[in-house]
Amino acid sequence: MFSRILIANRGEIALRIIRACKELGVQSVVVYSEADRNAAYLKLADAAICIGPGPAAESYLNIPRIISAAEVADVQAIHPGFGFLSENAHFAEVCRSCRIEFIGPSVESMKSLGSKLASKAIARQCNVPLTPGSNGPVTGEKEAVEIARRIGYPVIIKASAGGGGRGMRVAHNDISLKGSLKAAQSEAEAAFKDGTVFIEKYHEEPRHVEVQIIGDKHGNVLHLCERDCSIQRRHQKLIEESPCPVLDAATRQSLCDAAVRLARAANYYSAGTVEFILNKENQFYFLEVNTRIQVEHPITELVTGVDLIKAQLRVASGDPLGLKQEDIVQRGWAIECRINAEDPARNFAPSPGVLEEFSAPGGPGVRMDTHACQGYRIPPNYDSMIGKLITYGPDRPAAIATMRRALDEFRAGPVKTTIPLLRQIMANEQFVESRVDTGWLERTYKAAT
Ligand code: MV4
Repeated sequence: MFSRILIANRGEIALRIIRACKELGVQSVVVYSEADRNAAYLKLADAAICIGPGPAAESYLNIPRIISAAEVADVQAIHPGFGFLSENAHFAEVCRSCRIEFIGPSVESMKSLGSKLASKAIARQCNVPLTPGSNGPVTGEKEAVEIARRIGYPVIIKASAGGGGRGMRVAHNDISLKGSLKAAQSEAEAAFKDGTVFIEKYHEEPRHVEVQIIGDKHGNVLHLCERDCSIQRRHQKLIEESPCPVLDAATRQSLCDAAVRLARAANYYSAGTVEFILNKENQFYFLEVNTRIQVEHPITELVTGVDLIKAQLRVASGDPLGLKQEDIVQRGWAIECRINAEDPARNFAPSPGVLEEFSAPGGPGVRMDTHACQGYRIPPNYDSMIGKLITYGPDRPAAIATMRRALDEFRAGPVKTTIPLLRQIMANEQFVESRVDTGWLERTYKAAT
């Protein structure tokens, strides 16, 4: 195991990694920006290094500053957390050239899976179900119209270099397709410096289901079952749960097997997530791979008993997984609610400021992952997530009952948070019956809150 690592992230996930390090006897060095200088979690690390001003480009996204901190602190590895540099293959390459272990997959896996078209090609080779579409880049109008007519409207245009919903457009006929193609290409060029786009049949009102995978450097790859992340708004998830409430055992098995085949084909190690769309007929289609630890990893930890951050540290240091697929059992039910400092009544506008009041829930079946505390000043520079409330129970009704009780206990203000909206959703009949899809939240709470 490493003796010292650098945490190139902030907030809740930085604290989560500090805690894993403590339990493994690994020293942690955390970097921070001037906007985070007073954060209490910095004191829990063995050392903290200021790397620059508040804007992320000058701190958490600044590769030379992070590498300098790693050199000064003399660490063996860097954990990138999520967001920021976590899926940046160039950063992983710089780490490698500096002989610092990047706690994540190989540079090669990050590069191939970072391209949606390349990852779809790998998926095709190992019989992972794909949405009908262009199966390659689309450049001209004529070609686009031919493909759309073959697969049938509506279609979706996606940027190969995109991710998390950025650079996507839906077209319902030839005319809108022609306009959307040009717009998508120039948007992709501007956002990702790569204008490559492709076309797929558009699935209406699907669920979003994803499979957690973990691999080691000895060729072992396991899945840790699935999560349902259908409750989201503008590609920002708000609630996740495991298991997926609508999957039968056979579909779950073939979904998880498909994810493992894909990960093996990409020589994957570390933690990763294979995303799928699930349609109303419970057919699943590959979307993309996230080559990082995700925000919602705790629900998987609760239903499988596997500590994913510790597992990442172990496999990065070269240890074999020491687990077999048969050892992984999905037991009970876990739900995560994201606590964001934003105002659902004002179109989810960020609500930074001081948490004059902050009292988080506890008790049986409750896990609270947060770096916030009473008096904490939420900086305006970063995303608005201030914590994750996760509940666990023997079944879904129990996990929901615990979540309702925990949300009732929660005191946070005067900054606005997602807590009141989360309480409404936990009481919503459609949510309770799992009759939701990726558009449900926006349709149901259209400025109603
Ligand atoms: C789709 C789709 C419908 N049909 N692809 C959005 C994020 C990116 N990973 C892929 N996304 C979608 N791809 C086809 N062929 C609908 C979405 C989509 C979505 C997917 C997952 C979770 C939330 C979503 C919200 C809107 C659209």
